[in-house]
Amino acid sequence: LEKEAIEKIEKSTDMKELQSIKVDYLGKKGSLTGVLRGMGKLSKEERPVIGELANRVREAIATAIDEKNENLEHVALEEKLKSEAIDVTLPGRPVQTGGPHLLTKIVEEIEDLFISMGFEVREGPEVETDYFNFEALNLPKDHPARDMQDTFYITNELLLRTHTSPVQARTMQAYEDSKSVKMICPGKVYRRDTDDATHSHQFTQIEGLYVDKDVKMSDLKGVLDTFAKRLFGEDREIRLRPSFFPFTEPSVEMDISCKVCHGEGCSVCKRTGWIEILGAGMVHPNVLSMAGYDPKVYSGFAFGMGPERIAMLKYGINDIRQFYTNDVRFLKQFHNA
Ligand code: FA5
Repeated sequence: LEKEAIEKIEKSTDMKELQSIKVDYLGKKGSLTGVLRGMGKLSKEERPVIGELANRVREAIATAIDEKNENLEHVALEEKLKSEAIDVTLPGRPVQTGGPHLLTKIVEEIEDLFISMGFEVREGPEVETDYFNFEALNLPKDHPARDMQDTFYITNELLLRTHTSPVQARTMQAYEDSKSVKMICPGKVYRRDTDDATHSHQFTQIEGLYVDKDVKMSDLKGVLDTFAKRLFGEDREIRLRPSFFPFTEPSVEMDISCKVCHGEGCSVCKRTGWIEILGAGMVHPNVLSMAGYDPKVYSGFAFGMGPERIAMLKYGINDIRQFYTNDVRFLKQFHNA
């Protein structure tokens, strides 16, 4: 019995088989248990001899099973380790990394540039009141110039801001004690414009405002010239053209020089060699006094630019919709820009 069992144990190749051998010999109905059960029928002299023998066989089988079990576990572990082995010399799988959106980058670049000239960065709400978006900017109700910016109204008094200019009035109010303001404000704005290559119903603006005693038009020109040269290169020139905004007087639009371009693909840089990038002017006296600043003592300049159009000019992008469709092939080109 012992020999037969040990042979089977040695031949077994998996845990399940080993378990069934254990049941066959040592289980309740197993062969060895049968022998022990039959002991009662033996004579007094035979009993201790057979008993001892049976116990020894039982032990031998149990030990053999334990040893085999350990052995099988070891083999299984070895196999598992082998199959899970990592080849550290294989090249790694490339990891897809994201990066800041081109628009985020250009806004941050412009922010840094103005911070270096002493401006602080402020924010304002996208859902704005009619008062801050229009009235505080010298645009009373029914003023015809309200039509310059077609507005998404939420209620009679609430709207999606059409420009970042309401932050001018908000900031001036916040600084009514010191009355010295030098800030820029980037943010999203909304207009009921029909989307095309250069217009989007939602776009970005960066507002600028400098109010203090003795701020002059030449200060505006100096700041804008520095901005244009740092962003686009020293060889660029700026040109201020008379314009109209109800909240500035005088008002100007700023063009930046670009290579004259003819024929197809000239949508970004106009054929004249100049392209408009922002509106600006001296803060209107009405705007100053509505914010609690005496226009006889304080003066200031303000400007508002569209960073999408600036990025289009800088990187030769000919459709503003590229910023919003989020085609990764487009966005990736600017990861290292
Ligand atoms: C304004 O919004 C004035 N608030 C700017 C301003 C501020 C003037 C402070 C004076 C003082 P305008 O509507 O021109 O002005 O817009 C300013 C810039 O926003 C434009 O030069 C252009 O770059 C950008 N822009 C205007 N409409 C759109 C549009 N639909 N899609 C993309 N960019 C636009």
